[in-house]
Amino acid sequence: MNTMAAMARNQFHKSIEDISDQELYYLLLDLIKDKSKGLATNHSKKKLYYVSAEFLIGKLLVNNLLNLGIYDQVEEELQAHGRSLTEVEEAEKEPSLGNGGLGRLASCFLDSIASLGMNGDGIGLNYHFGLFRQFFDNNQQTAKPDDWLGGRTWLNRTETTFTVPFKNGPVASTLYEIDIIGFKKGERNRLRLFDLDTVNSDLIQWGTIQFDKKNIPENLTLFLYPDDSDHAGRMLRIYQQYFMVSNAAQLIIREALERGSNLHDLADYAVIQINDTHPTFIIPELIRLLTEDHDFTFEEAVAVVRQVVAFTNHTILSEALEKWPLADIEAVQPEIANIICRLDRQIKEEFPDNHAVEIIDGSNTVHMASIAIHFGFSTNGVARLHSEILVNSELKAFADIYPEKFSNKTNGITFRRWIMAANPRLAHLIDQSIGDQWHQGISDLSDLRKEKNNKDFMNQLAQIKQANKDRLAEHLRVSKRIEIKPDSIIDVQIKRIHEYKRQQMLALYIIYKYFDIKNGNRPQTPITILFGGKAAPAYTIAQDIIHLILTLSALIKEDPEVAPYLQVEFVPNYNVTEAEYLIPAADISEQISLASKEASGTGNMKFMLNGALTICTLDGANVEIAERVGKDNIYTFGKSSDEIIDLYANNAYNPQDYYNRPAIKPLVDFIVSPEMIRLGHESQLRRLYEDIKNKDYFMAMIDLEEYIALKDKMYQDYEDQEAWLDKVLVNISEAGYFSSDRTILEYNEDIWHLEVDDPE
Ligand code: C3B
Repeated sequence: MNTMAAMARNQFHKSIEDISDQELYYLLLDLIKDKSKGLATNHSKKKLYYVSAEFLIGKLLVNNLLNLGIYDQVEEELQAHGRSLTEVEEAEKEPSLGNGGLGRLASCFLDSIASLGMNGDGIGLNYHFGLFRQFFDNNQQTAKPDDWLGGRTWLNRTETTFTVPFKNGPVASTLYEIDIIGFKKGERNRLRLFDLDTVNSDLIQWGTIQFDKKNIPENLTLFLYPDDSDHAGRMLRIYQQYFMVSNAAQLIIREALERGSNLHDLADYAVIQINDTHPTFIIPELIRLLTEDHDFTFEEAVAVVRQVVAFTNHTILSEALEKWPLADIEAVQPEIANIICRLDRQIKEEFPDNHAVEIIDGSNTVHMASIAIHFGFSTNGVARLHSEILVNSELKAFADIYPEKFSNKTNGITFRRWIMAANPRLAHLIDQSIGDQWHQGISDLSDLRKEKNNKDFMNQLAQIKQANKDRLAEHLRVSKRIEIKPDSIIDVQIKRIHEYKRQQMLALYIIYKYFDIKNGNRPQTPITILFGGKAAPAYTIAQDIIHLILTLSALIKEDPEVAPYLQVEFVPNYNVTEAEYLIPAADISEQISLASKEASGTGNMKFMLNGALTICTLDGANVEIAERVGKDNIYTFGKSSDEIIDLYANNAYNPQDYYNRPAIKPLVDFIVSPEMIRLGHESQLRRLYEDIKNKDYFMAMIDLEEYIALKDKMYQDYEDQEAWLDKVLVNISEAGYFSSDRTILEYNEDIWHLEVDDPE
């Protein structure tokens, strides 16, 4: 590693001691990029392409050092010069290429695919300003452009370019790549991100995320999920999706030809996993390319595509199951619209009068999931309950005609990032106990259970949690100007803000607790409730929920009776970096979605692995977590998914029935109390109040009383630290199943069939 000192001299004419953290970061970036260039790329015949609108990759410095196997070496070298990796890491900007669980899952998958030695790349777009950067101002969310591309990044610009034929004229793409380094594999895959050289950031109104949405060549890749509340915004999303998949399809065909395919045998060379419906246009695009450029008949092209494309569904929320007006698709790419019409006619002939499986409905709207299910060979859900709901209700009409296409692949998380990088102390403790086989492959942690009566081990477990709380407190103080008590109970809900995830239910609990403390019931240990998450700027109720929480936070802070015992904070700009501080420090993981609505959740897995206990509904992967840890080691409550599905089907939930209960009415009414209105915005608080009282579409009140009772019990249980830690140990021991290595091995076994080099 003497090269580091030499590099510092060459690049900055200084010694390692004297360069800034930023310079040191650039130096390590160069060093890693250089090492990574020397790694072999996988040349197996068949290759996976994981196409996704988002990749929430997080910072890469530490992960890349770990995966290259040089973390300790570099850390020692830096320490010898009085420097530390932790500080250098602060200089890295987190890429802003993702939004939520779907994007983070894609990134965990890329890490696992590379670390298991499989040949598979991610394909997506290079958004210049990402999703947005979240600020709080006046107890409101404001969204600003996230300029993550300023300075040097992990992106490598390539010479590869394709022409994408929009109706309004062709545009040329540029391909950028980020190396995905397999864990101690000596191999790398890539994340391939397409962009346009013509994109012009001056189009953005200064300091906002507003821009002229009609100037496609100049604005196509400015933002991920541009506001789609107007027609121009929806058109832009179609442009983005088509641009992404046209490039993807051209790249896949080129690489297959290079590896010797004649394209009729494409399925021997490529498998394409489409992440939710956003990349579905790749189906008609492949058909277009094969018929226009490679002399395929339409039927031949369809037959090939049907062997190559697989679809993952990540949600049953209708708003997220995309539908586009045929006329809009036509305006972006008429040939794609034609192909979709032809596919639609084929389906209508094959399944006459089966409207549930139509591609184009009676109002000329195209259902993207229908294309993906009919013309892909596989459809999977992301947790057992979710996959069951797909087959038995949401997608029943499809599962009835293609039972063999449907399967479950319960999500997972990469242990390299979520414990080895994020919680190194805990990782070392586990290593000392059971060795390091869990770092890669089948990550069985169950042997840890043997430590139950080992006082020394259990003490270390407690000390590690405390050290992580101290680290979080320091981080929040320095980078967010938030002061928390590091010895309080850390209770965390971090995820996108959405009514179905029910942040508003936790807000109602906070109101309950505020009253309770004012009534003299003081918690033994102070409680810190931390929220994190962004809300889509056009999603009004989500904005109102953020406003409610921030207003409550302010109210409690200024109340001397309550503030010593309860603190509520909303951590701004929640992202992977914040998660890496929050999760290892958490005592309590909030997974309180309305049953049936959360497809899986992956935060739930990260918390359990890091030794938090979960309070949850039996939704998504919580069901599988509960099954593994047993009912004594998790706190479950609420109506079951069957009950909720019935309530929706019969339109039988009446919010007034719950609102009028004596335990609930005062909590909801408090939202518009004089105390709250003094600190918040009356119209906004009132809008949320009316919504909860009269609509409550995601039933925040239905489980509220049970939730309140269970949370109080949980806080009470925390006081018996010995019993609490026993539960923590069970949770960590049972987390092995939720490694994304396991998930990826299942995808490969059932769907992809890639060669895996020397299974260890
Ligand atoms: C999310 C779901 O909401 C989560 O339950 C799930 O764990 C992840 O996907 C990963 O499968 N999701 C998302 O982040 N964005 C969507 N558009 C749809 C689902």
